[in-house]
Amino acid sequence: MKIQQQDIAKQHEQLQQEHREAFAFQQLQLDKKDIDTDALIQKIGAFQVAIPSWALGTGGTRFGRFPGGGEPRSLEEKIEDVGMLHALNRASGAISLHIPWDIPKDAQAIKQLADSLDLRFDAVNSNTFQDQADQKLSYKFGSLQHVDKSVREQAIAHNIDVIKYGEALGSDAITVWLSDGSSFPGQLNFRRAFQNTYESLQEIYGALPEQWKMFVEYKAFEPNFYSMTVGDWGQSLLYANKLGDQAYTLVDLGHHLPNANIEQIVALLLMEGKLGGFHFNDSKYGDDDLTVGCIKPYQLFLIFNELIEGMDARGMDHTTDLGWMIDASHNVKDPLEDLLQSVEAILIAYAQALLVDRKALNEAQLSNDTVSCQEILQDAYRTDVRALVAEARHRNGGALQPLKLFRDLEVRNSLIRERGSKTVATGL
Ligand code: AOS
Ligand code: ZN
Ligand code: ZN
Ligand code: ZN
Repeated sequence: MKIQQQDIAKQHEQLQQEHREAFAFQQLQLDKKDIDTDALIQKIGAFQVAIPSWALGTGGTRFGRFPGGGEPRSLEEKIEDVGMLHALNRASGAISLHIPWDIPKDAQAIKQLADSLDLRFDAVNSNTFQDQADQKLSYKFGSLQHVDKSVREQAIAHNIDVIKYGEALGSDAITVWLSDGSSFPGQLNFRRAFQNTYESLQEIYGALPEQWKMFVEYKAFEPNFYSMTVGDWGQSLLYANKLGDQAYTLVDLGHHLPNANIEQIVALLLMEGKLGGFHFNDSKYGDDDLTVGCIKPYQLFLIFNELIEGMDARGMDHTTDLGWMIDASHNVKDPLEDLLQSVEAILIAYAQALLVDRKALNEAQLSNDTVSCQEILQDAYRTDVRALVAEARHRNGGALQPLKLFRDLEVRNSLIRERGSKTVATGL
């Protein structure tokens, strides 16, 4: 199944009248505010979000999985799915792989396939939170933190393997997410767990190619429920600082305790030059991994507001200087539709945050005009930027309405015809 340029053009023909009207109105509003619409559209159009290979199948909760059919049966088919998303929205030009779920047997061929779909490989992910069939020692009591040195060595070797796989594909970062921790008080000596983890990370860090980054992802709880050895941004930052310039913190939106001020965390990590990557998703309770923007779109906007402010302050490139990834999946939606919704939500929040009048906000902050501060932020947040995002997509050759086109073309049915109805993709 491939999206053809003529499908996109046909939809454009159908929707262009409506789109033109909405866009003209938008442009008028921006002109009044002296905002350069073309420059804005260029930024929106440049923004790319990596798709996680494990989100292409119908995900699971720990209670059940209900595969929807037509799921990718191989790494090649996963890449084809991401290629299709990218053809539709021109904003999903990267894929984040998970080893061992996605071992590239023939790296050259995999790379060629990705190239042909205009995709690159984002951060590769290691997995020491499950035991694999052919594995000698168990991670039941942790991996990099383990009290037994031989378990730590096995986990280190796996991470170094992952780097090698990534290198062969042109990836330039590894994300280390550890489920290490403890579920009962007294189970762990915290200092020993930290020290073991740190020393293990040092070994992995030592194997990083020169241009590579290491992202240390933190998570407040789950699967361990008493302590996590990389449990919050303080711990992650501690590791990253001790490890060196190539190590960064990765923020996954779902990995905080309820009501955490994630935008403030992001601002401070950026200030320290230690924010490396991002896992987008949304949640109401914990690491729910729901579609981006489905529960707390205002929070997403506030996070982007800090991201832009902080990146601009450091002269960073919005598109390339951080690793932007989605980490979401659930078991009731078509995973591809879900991902289209997530990317759209990200672009909308990004576009809205670009609209914030930073000069006025700064002045209002300096004069303690709290009311104006709120007005300025909400003026941007309450702007309907959908036509702007659609225009950016259109200028890049994407569809005005990707989700609608996905449905109109009955993509899922084609995939079921091609791949069968009883397919289960590897992943969560
Ligand atoms: C786990 O909760 C983390 O979010 C990981 O980033 C990710 O979901 C995992 O690596 C996928 O298996
Ligand atoms: Zn229960
Ligand atoms: Zn994550
Ligand atoms: Zn997670």
